Parts: sequence; C-alpha cells; structure tokens
Amino acid sequence: MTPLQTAELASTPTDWPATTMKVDPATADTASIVDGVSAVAIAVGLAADADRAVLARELSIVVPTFNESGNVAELTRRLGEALRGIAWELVYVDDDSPDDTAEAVRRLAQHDARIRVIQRIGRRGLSSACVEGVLATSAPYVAVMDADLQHDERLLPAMLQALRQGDLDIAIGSRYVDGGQIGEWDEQRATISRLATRVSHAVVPAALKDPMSGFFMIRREAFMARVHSLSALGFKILVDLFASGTQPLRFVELPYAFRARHAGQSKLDSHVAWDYGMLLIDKLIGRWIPARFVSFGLIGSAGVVVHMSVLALLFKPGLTSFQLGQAIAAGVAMVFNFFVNNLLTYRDQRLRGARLLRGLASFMLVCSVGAVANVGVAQFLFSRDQGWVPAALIGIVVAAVWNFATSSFYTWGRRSG
Ligand SMILES: Nc1nc2c(ncn2[C@@H]2O[C@H](COP(=O)(O)OP(=O)(O)O)[C@@H](O)[C@H]2O)c(=O)[nH]1
Ligand SMILES: [Mg+2]
Repeated sequence: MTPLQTAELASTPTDWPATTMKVDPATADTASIVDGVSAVAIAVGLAADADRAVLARELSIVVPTFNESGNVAELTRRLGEALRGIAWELVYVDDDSPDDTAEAVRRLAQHDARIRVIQRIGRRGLSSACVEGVLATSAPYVAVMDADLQHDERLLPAMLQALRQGDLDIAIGSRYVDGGQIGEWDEQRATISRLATRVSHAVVPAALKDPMSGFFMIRREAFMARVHSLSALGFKILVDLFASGTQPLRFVELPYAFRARHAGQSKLDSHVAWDYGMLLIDKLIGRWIPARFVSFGLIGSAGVVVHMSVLALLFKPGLTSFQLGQAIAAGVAMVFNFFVNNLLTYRDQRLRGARLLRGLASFMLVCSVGAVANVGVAQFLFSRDQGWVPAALIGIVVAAVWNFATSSFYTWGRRSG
C-alpha cells in the first residue's frame, strides 16, 4: 500500500476532518515526500484520535435477553435513531437463548462496532445479567432496558439530560407518575404489579412510584458504590439497587407509556413471585442468613411433610416395616427436595439433562451424610441429658446447614461437562 493510499484510508471516516494530502510519487521531490510521510503520520494520528473518540462513549445501554431474536434488530435500529448525537454503546447479555439471540446480535455487531453480546452459558437471571452487562461497559452513564420494545427508547435522551445536570444518581422510566401508562395489561397483571410495588416499600423509599420498572439510567459511580451489596436475584434489579448501599439514591421518575411486547413471549412465570420473595428476604435479613438458605430451609420443611405422608401411607400392617417405610420415605423426600430446590433455590443455575441425574445422585449422597449427622448429634445431646425436643431440633439444624453448604458446592456449584 502506498503512503497516498494509507493517508486516504486513514482519513476515510466521514465525520472526521478530512486530512488527505495528495502526493503524487511521480512528481514529488524529496521535500514533498517528507511532507507526504508526515501527512500520513498526522492522518494516522488523527485516526487514532478518532478511534479513541469513538471509544469514549457517554452512554452504555445494557439489554438482558432470553429468546429475543425477533426483537434485537428492531431495538438496535430504534436506539440508533433515538440516540443521534450521543456517543453510545449497546451490550446485550444473553443467557444462551435457544432461539440464537446471541447469534442475531453478533450479526448486527458485524456492521456496527458499538454493539456486542455477552453470552452466558449455564446461567439464568435478569438481574445478574444486567449487573454483568453494566460491569462489562465503561461509560459514565448506563441505561438498562428490555429487548421487547416495551420500554420507550425515545425517553433515553431525557434521562441522560436529567443525569448530566449532576445532582441525580438515577433516572427511571416510570409508568406510575403523571403522564405514564401501563399499556395493554390485563387486570390481573396490573393488580399483581401494584401489589408487588406495595410490598417493595418494605425495602425501597415510598416516594418511588415504579420500583418494578426495568427501565432506568444510572450514573456509574452510583452503581459501583452498591454493586458489592446487590443480591442480583431474580427480576427486580431496580428494587435491588435502591435497597443496597449506604447512601440513598437521588432519583427522578420520567413518565412513559409501557408498550406492548413486539415479538416473542414474556418470560414472566409463577416462579418470578418466588424470586421476588427471595430478593425481599435477602434485602431484609440477607446480612445474617443467605436467602438461598431460607429457600432451602422452606423447601426442606415441605420435604418433612412429604416424608411423613409417604411413611403414613406405607407403614401399615402387612405392607412395610417401620424401618423400610422410613427409608423409602426419606428417599422420596430427598428426591422431592432435590427437584424443588433445582426449580426454585437454584433457578439461576438449574441442572438439566445428564447433569440433572448426576446432581440428584450427589444430592442424595450429601443428604444421607446429613441424616447420619442429624441422628448422631441428636443422640449425643440426648445422652447428655438435653431434652429430646432441643436435641432433635439441633440435629435438624446441623443437618440442614450441612446439606445446604455441601450441596450448594457439590450439586449446584461446580460445573463439569
Ligand atoms: N439474560 C436474561 N434475560 C432475561 C431473562 N429473563 C428475561 N429476560 C429478559 O428481560 C427482559 C424482560 O423480560 P420479559 O419477559 O419481557 O418480562 P415482562 O416484560 O415482565 O413480561 C426481556 O428483554 C427478556 O428477554 C433471563 O433469565 N436472562
Ligand atoms: Mg417485557
């Protein structure tokens, strides 16, 4: 490549000052060749500046996705329109969607360096996706929004404007302040949302009208000041942000009309309520007891009911001995506990396929050791003249802690294969 071509190439971007210096090698004398070389150097230098300028984004947008391949192109296009004149970058955080959303984003990214995707494997969860997306970006302002076009991207410039003034930490797209609308929700969904909002006030300021919003823009320092205390459980990242950290967030709510989902389906299901409960518990008592342990304990209590029911069915004259009935009941309760924990407590790292069977085996092994420990501890305390009730209860607590700690590591923690 000749210096001339290099100079032209380096100064190609249309929105940067043209610095092309035409040097004709046939007629150029030494001085002009030297000039030509320095022109190249200047052009390359400017291009480097241009690259840096492109890298210096003011706004990062983080979009969590699960099965949104029908929406990412349209959202990206609309963002490009809404954010003209703003230096932005867009990061999709996809949880290995079966519909190949990540691939759809990569195709868009081929044409626009401001776009990229983080593809998480073996993980689920909207909040944790948002957190990881924000941490993968660097602009001073970060917006979080859904991929399904329910959030009105045209609000983003106003959010940015509000934060640029400097006395706010977060601007929230709100359906519940004057001018906001919840759109085409049925009565049931609207009631659930209102109820969830009311409950949230146990951990977030009452003045916040739409804590369930998944559409907001936050100043990076405000995010970083609380990122270590986020629970990152479930769907409600905004509640999490408001309920974490030592300084209250200075916020404004900007009205917008919640639109209908563009393509695809909502991922909201009945488990979301459980996740939300866990988030609130984590915010209220997580400092002392992890929310996952609470979930594990609640499911364990249900397991006791299962155990007793099975035993009551089996321990009948002519059917089974107490010992056999007890052993079968314990096995059934363990299987029950494993599946329900896999569904709820470890929803974000749920085991499937072959890993499910391996997980079940390790869980039953762990719980069998727990059962031996339970009986051993209780027996020991009982022999030391403790009453039978405290002896039995302490045995149960010891086994529960053992089961939780060990299974969280061996059954759900380690990824192999
Ligand atoms: N990365 C990731 N994104 C998710 C997950 N669940 C939902 N989303 C995304 O979060 C956004 C909101 O979800 P959506 O199903 O629209 O919830 P709804 O608006 O409350 O019905 C969408 O962009 C989803 O694709 C998840 O487990 N992981
Ligand atoms: Mg939605």
